[in-house]
Amino acid sequence: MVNFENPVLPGFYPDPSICRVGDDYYLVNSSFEFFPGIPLFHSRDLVHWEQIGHVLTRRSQIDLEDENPSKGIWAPTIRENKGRFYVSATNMSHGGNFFVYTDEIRGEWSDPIWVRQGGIDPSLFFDEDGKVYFASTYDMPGGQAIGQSMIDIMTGELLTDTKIIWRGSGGKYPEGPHMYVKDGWYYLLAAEGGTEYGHMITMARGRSPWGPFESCPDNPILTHRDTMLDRFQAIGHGDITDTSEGDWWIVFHGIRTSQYMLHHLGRETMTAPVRWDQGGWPVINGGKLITPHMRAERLPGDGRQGRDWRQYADGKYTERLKWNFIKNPEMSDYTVSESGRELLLHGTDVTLNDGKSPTFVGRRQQHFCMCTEVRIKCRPQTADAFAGMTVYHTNEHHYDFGITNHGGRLRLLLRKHVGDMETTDMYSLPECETYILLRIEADRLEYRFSAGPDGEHMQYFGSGRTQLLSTECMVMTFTGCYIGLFAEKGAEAVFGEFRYAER
Ligand code: 6LW
Repeated sequence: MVNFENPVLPGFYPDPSICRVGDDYYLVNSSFEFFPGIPLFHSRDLVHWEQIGHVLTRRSQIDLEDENPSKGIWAPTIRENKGRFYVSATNMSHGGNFFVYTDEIRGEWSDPIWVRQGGIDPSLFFDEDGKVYFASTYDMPGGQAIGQSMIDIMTGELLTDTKIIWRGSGGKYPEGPHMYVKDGWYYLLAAEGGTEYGHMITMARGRSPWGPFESCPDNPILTHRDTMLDRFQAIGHGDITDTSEGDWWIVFHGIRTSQYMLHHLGRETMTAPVRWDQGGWPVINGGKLITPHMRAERLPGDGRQGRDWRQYADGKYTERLKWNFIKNPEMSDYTVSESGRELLLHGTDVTLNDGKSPTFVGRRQQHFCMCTEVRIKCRPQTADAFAGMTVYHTNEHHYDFGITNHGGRLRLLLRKHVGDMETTDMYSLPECETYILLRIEADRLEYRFSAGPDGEHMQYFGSGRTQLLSTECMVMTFTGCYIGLFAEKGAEAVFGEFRYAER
């Protein structure tokens, strides 16, 4: 037996989809209004994932102009066929369903090929006879089902009408469809119940890709909707894979609540072993709940890579993959020094509140208890110019800590923006030569903001509740908190060493 930990990708990594090529596994997640779009990961044991890129890296692939928070890119599916990788997804406000492809998984992906099928959560299925199916949600009056068409994979053209193939097992919002063929059955996996606390994973099967599909007698095959709130919640939206050893695994997402019915880290990617019972239906994790500490017969490959968080926290700006921008960034506002050790941000008139593309670059908060800090050199000359570090969930929910110009004086500012309320607390700058160190420490309930000339002489300036940056306090988000560096209103800021570490 081996032990492993969930979530395997902590922080905002929802709607995971997985595919296998030989001994290599690839995984993608939704990215919503953040750029570049669709983070892409590689693993050999399903437990340790290394980000190897993003799928959508060019404006021609991804337009996020004026997208509201949690719109943008939804629910990708990754598949491989004859050496070519495909990712299908939905761009919520700019074109709907599409897929892109690449023959080089670590290279660039194609421009989108649009598929004229409504709904969300598009998934490609390559049947053994060469036919290609495109499934998604299907909107019906007063409800939702899973719809499917056959498409031309070269052009995206529909070769058939979109037909309803399954109405789900009875839960609301059947979505996230994925088709697999095994032992003469076509298995259709879906999510139901909505992505909140009633979320679940269900399955059906039929003898043809068009069905009819019979619902698994044990549906939902995975849910935590009836578990106590200290367990993982909102478990759903999965995708399964076999291994080269002949085992089966599922990836899915779930949340960790910080306190009663609140979460702020987003929906996180988790995994569990799958076996098939005598009747040919999947049993996930031996029918047991999903827990932080998991056991399995074995992991694919040698399964011996150690979990090493340093790769997530080495603080080099040149190590770019985990950093994101908001919507359509203007790249000339971001300059990396030649040594790669300094980042210069140019603040425009767009602020973090505006719902556009502020000068912001951030990485996900992946742990309740973390400490993050950055050195900043900034002498804003114009009124309201402001630059520093932010805990950012949406343009309406963020805590910002940094240096501003107030009435011609340099001040330290802690600004908390929550819904239509904003507090601004101004303080004298700590004495320092050039750089000021900004630090944010977090636990489950609170962020604490401090600053000083160096790590030894830090002064505490204030705190903010995690509660007010939680998804449930907003008009529902599908994302999670980022730790970001930002500049606004003409501020020119030089950021030195950045650190992020679990505490
Ligand atoms: C996604 C849907 C869902 O399209 O949430 O949890 C939506 N599942 O399948 C956005 O992530």
